[in-house]
Amino acid sequence: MSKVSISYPQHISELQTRTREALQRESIDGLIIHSGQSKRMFLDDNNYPFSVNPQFKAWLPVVDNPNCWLIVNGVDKPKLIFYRPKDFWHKVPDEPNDFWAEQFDIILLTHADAVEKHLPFDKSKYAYIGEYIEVAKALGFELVNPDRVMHYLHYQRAYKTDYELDCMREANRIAVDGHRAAKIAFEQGLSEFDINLAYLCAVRQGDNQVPYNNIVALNQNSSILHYTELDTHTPSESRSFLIDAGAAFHGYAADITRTYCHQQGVFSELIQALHQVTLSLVEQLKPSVAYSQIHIQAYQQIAQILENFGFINLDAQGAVEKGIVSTFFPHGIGHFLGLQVHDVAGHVSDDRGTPQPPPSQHPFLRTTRTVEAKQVFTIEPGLYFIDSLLGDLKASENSKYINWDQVDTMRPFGGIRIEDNIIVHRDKNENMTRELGLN
Ligand SMILES: [Mn+2]
Repeated sequence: MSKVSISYPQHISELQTRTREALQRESIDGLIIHSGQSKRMFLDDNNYPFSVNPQFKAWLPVVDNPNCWLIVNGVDKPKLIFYRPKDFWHKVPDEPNDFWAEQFDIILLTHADAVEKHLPFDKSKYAYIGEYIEVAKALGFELVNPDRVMHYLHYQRAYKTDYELDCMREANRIAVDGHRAAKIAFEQGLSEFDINLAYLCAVRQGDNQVPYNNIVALNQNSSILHYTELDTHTPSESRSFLIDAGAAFHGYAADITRTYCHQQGVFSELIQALHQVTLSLVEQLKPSVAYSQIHIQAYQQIAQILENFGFINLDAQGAVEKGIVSTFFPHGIGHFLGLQVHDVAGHVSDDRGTPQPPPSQHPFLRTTRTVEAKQVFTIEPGLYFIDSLLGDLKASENSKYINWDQVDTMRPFGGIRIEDNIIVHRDKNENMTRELGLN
């Protein structure tokens, strides 16, 4: 038996408990969770890649089957309406017989439209959870993604079950294989396009199966935070390489970033310095710490690097006070990780959805929650030489604090980000990425 099959029954029992609690609060009888539908492209007969409702894949590792439904009330055995059409054009999913199947009473559905007869007749006490509001209305649901239910379920998703942690370790293991292959492809001088192919080949996942668009950036392109082009040309000189790429396992994501360069020098020393920032911040991630404090720590450590490497002519504290750091580190220090790569409920203070927005000086911080055991985060400090932001800095009165000659020598290298995936336990952190030997 695989590890996840052992931890799975307890996962279902935890979801049952959460469902019971959500239903009691709202005085409703059950949730009807829709996996989704295929979406046709405009004036075309092709579909967009299917993306399953995260609230559906929270229950079972079925991520590729539209027109499925779950009926749950937290007490009875969950009911799964599993779509299995007669179709000679497409691959029809096998009848469920995997480790998860015994946790459900399963009904096979041959016609998507025929689902109605399997749903409760009186829907006034059931909430539809899914994307297709018009479908829900046509079926007679009045409660559609009720706010308070969603807030509760989202908030609880921050606490991972052992099954989920097993899945995330496996997603990390797969992604690390890809990162190793990509590093070799960079060392061989391949193009971004070919490096990405090497990555995908190693993880055995296609572009639409990995949890987000890979960022595979050579040279200056690594200063573009969400660079998702894949240049097919081999650059005449490949100096630096940033790869932000994940992998999926049973619907759970890994999200790992590494940066490499060919030659010893200032840039390679900067990469090493950023590794130290990541490791030091991971050390500080522990229960009862405010995640925003980790971000503020990152600011200070990056300011120290700016001082140590002579990019600025004032001290680190001064760079923080004058807001100079955000030119070089313009994003948040990380986020929740789970069923979604940027997992939900980072900006609330409780399970009723009370907003807890990021501080105004740090608008891109994706979670402001207090760190607790069983949560999974990324830690991803960066340091970039971004022409547009450097231009703004040069035009500001802070320009005089910058050693522009030193900064300019780094522009051809783009930028650096080092991102690890961390499970917080009560008594220790588990850096899934490093424990797999990816340094
Ligand atoms: Mn990330």
